[in-house]
Amino acid sequence: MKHYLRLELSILKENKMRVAIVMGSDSDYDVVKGAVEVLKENGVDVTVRVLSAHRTPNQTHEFVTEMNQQADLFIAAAGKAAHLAGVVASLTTKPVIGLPIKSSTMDGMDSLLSTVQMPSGIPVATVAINGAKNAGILAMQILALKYETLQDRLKEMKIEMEKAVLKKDEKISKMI
Ligand code: C2R
Repeated sequence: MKHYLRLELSILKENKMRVAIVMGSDSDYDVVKGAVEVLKENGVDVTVRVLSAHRTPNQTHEFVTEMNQQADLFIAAAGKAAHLAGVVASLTTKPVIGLPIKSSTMDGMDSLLSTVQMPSGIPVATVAINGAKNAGILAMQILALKYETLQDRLKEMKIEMEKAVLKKDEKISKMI
């Protein structure tokens, strides 16, 4: 059975899978869309908002409170002094994936460190700088603990990746 058919059947049986995605600025979206795409392609609903812990603290608080009822987990993306993921994590007991955005003169190291270096007790599962696809895949892996059919899709993705690498291997071997 094709994965999308299995996903549809699972969605009928189980609650809808939803990830709440928040980014500090619309300028982050070019990167963030990598996570949005991988999730939507695999039948996961996303709610995407531009909100900032610095610029819109009240609305960020409201959004997390609302999404606590509706989403299984959060992805928070921000650049520069990236406090957004940490603030989201302070307001929820759901998993928070931090996506540091390379948006500064410091090659994204500032975003990475301010997202990953959380104080003990408030974890943020941080992916690489601009690692949007991995943020989406990690979100799927967390969701797969609850929505079993996503596990099949994740296995298929690994097989697809293996095939793609072996094809490249064959191509390069033939060239040399
Ligand atoms: P602008 O392009 O709007 O000036 O934003 C955003 O995520 C963006 O990468 C520049 C950068 O500022 C970041 N930003 C944060 C936060 N809010 C916005 N790091 C926050 O709350 O952490």
